[in-house]
Amino acid sequence: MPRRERARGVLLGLALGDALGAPFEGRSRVARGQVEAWRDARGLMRWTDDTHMALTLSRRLLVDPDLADPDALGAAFARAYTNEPWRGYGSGPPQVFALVEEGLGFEEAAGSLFGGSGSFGNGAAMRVAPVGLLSAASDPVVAARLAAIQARVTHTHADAVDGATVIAQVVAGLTVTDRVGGDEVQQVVRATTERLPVGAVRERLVEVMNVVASGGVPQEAAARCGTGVAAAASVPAAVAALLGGRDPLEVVTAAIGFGGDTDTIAAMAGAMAGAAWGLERVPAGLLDRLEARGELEELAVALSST
Ligand code: R7I
Ligand code: MG
Ligand code: MG
Repeated sequence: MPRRERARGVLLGLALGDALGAPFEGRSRVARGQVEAWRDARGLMRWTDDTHMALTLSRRLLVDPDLADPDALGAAFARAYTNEPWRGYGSGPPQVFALVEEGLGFEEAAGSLFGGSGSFGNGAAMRVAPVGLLSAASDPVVAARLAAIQARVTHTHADAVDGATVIAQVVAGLTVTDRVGGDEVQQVVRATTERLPVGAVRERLVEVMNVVASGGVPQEAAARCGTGVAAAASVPAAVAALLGGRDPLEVVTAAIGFGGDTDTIAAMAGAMAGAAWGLERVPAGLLDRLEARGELEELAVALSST
């Protein structure tokens, strides 16, 4: 499959997971039939802050692919938030934007949140997938470095940064692979995990891989790591959905079924699954319902030739 098809799969997979998962965010359990009913419905499917921030990051990467100016990225996130504050943002990013208004730098402001630990939320991981589309990101060291730079604009806690590096590296690793079967996905996840520093994200990814390797279902793996808004829970949960599936719609539906932070787990899982398998098996009618589908596709193609 051509690289640009995988790239389209990444951004549309992200937006699809976000939009399909959004109505169920915060529920402890989601029945499969409910997700299928929403999948089969008609009308526009709006996405939330996850895709909103990913779009802003995508546009910034086209003008500054090295993220040499992280504060300019932060300013773009702040502008996007001001324009559309109703997208369901977490409490942290708007606090960062307000502190920057008062004169702090972005990383300084982000580091002052939550008693000075910085946010451990999944906000940096949910938006990072476009980093994985850049040619330079085929080097995992570069993918991780760019993921961390874009993370620290709003999220400085180690778990939030590690979670973002995982999604960027898995997306990048799968986007450059010519043929992807289950083995390649497992290899990319394992190599990514081995590159992580010791910490909660690494620990739970190892647990997810162990559950799946011993024949456990993704749901069981996700239940072990948790499905909340913390990066250390939701990033491994998204990886569990990826490891258990064979096509993006299946992966996204399974991820929403875990409950918890459904839009975000499904957005991260959808981006990784789109990198692995593209969109061939996703019904065109479903993609047509996606808000800003055309722009997402254009950005994906542009990023993959950067
Ligand atoms: O990480 P963030 O951008 O949130 C993303 C989530 C996704 O589910 C989106 O779909 C959207 O719904 O929000 O926003 P943050 O506010 O930085 O982090 C999310 C939440 O995690 C915070 O509002 C806190 O409840 C919690 N949190 C923490 N709690 C205690 N101590 C994050 N960091 C901490 C912490 O250090
Ligand atoms: Mg959201
Ligand atoms: Mg969410």
